[in-house]
Amino acid sequence: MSTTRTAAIGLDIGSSSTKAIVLDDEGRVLWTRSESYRIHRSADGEVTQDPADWLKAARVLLRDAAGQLDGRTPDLFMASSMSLHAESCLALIRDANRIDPAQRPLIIAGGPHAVYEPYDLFSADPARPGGADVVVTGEEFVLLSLVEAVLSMRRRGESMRAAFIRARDGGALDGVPGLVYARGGKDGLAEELVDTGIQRLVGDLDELPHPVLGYRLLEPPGRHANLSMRAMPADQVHRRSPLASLVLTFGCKFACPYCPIPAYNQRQYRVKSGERIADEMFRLNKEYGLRRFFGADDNFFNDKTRTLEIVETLARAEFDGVKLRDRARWYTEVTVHDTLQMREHLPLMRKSGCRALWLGVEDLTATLVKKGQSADKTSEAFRALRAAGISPMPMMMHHDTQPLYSRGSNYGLLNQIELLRRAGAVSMQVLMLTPAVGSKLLESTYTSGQVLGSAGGKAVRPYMCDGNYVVASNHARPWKKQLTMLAGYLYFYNPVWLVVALIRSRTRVALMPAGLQVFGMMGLVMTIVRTSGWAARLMFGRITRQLRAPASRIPMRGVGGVPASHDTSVAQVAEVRPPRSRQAARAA
Ligand code: B12
Ligand code: SF4
Repeated sequence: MSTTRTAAIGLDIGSSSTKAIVLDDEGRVLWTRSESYRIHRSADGEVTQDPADWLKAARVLLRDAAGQLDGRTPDLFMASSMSLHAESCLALIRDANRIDPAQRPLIIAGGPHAVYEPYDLFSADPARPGGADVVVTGEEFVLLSLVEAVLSMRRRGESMRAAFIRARDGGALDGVPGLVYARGGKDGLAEELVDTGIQRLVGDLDELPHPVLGYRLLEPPGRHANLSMRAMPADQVHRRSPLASLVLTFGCKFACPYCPIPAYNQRQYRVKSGERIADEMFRLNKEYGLRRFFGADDNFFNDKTRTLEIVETLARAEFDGVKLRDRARWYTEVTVHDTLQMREHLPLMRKSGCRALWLGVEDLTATLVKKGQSADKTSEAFRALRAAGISPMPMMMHHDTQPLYSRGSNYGLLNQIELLRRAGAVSMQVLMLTPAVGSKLLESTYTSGQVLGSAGGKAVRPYMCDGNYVVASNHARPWKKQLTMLAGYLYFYNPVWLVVALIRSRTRVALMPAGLQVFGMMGLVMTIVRTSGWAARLMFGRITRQLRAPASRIPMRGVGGVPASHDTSVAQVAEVRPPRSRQAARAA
């Protein structure tokens, strides 16, 4: 049960320092701290102070006082991000590093960016100090093993960070595969990173913690500098977060060279049981009113037998006399190849509550990637999905050699979009291929000079690696690639097709195509606003290229004399001018 307590902050601005105190409503001292500042003495004996220093000290103390939970700095600070959002994650970690080292929480980073580039969450740069204490390069059981190792060393009244440092220095973390921690550095700078190896995967996903536990701890949205006293009330969850992401399966049998997923999963395919998935959906619906679920699958149809076990269970699941399929709608990601294998079971998928499937069709002509797709097979799979009342949502990849339009073939982007639309595509995504750490193609994409370092003086930043910006291209006019993607979106999402979708709304997928036309047009406007500046820089600016894949700038080693599981070389940026002549452009 949570309780609300009030506290008062007192500030004493003195001549040598400002002192802060936090008192509870009964006058008990919860926390005190001081921040000192300089007294300036001139040669003729004049003594002065800068009022800006008083203000700065007061701001620091007020911020730190607000960061207290019941008079104590929290024991653990955990941050998670995709590579896309790595800059914000690093900013949070640096901020946590500004807390007095004696009181600082143990800083743990995790999530997709940490899995693929753990070294990026530490710092060896004196100009930008502050990194994580430890990075978890795996799933929840790695974190639990870390916490267990630290708690087993913890003395009475000792902070988690102090116990962590003793555990680390005593080698107690070296038996937990899936960690990277810093050694030797001072003041937030790392001298060396120790990599304890690749995580061991949990085979049976039913062993994972139940997702209802996480929903009990959601922070209510707000613009406060500090955390709220209470978690978000259960009845508000479905309004604030209407789509719940659920782990159903992990892994994929394909090995597309640009994709890090098969290696991350150690070539394993793991599933939850149908019973457990049904229970998760039902409890999330009952306790939080959630009705829509997105499967965090890499390829839900990966194994037909195991997929059917899940889907059959979901289709017949019943709790308290209510059928689950009347309460839950769900969506996930699959491949075209496996959709055709599942063709006769698609009505069962619909019966289980599935209403839309995202398919990586990439390039229909299989010029860029071959994973059993072709224009005919894709059309066949899409028609089968539509007939079953499931919306097909294609995801395409644009690349250097694909033109906007091609005569007499399906190679052009618009040709492929037209084909998908005729086959029944309800939404459409087209992204430029970007290099992904952990994929086979990573190294060669860099060494071939394809990866841009900057354009027109603007460096490529992590947030630009979401596929919407052209950041990897050997095309003589990379801006054309940027505009081709926009033209593709405009061809699919426009008022004409909105009207058509409204007229044709009496199909089994009803108003979903019309709704997605509206979202798509809004998204297109936002994408134009966000990417047009970059297109202009590509068109008029000087382009530099990155010739080496991202790697650790801090020396890394494994445990027991083995090499670290992650790269350790240093990235370089070289200037390469793109060919400017028409001839060169045609050659490219
Ligand atoms: C479903 C999914 C989506 C859905 C999300 C739908 C939704 N509402 O949830 C959609 C289709 C929208 C999507 C979009 C994108 N996605 Co996506 N997506 C996935 C997918 C398949 C599942 C994500 C998921 O929920 N996983 C389950 C959760 C539990 O796993 P997790 O977040 O990794 O967390 C675990 C660990 O990392 C760890 N952990 C996480 N945080 C923390 C924190 C601490 C402190 C600790 C100790 C541990 C820890 O514990 C967790 C439990 O095991 C993953 C691949 C995968 N199988 O994970 C890709 C993935 C996350 N996506 C990826 C990418 C690149 C994208 C896009 C950029 C693609 C694009 N170009 O459009 C966009 C970005 C969208 C955005 N702006 O945020 C990449 C990220 C790579 C990276 N290095 O960051 C992944 C990993 C796929 C890949 N290529 O490898 N995605
Ligand atoms: S099919 Fe999808 S998940 Fe599987 S390897 Fe290819 S891109 Fe990755």
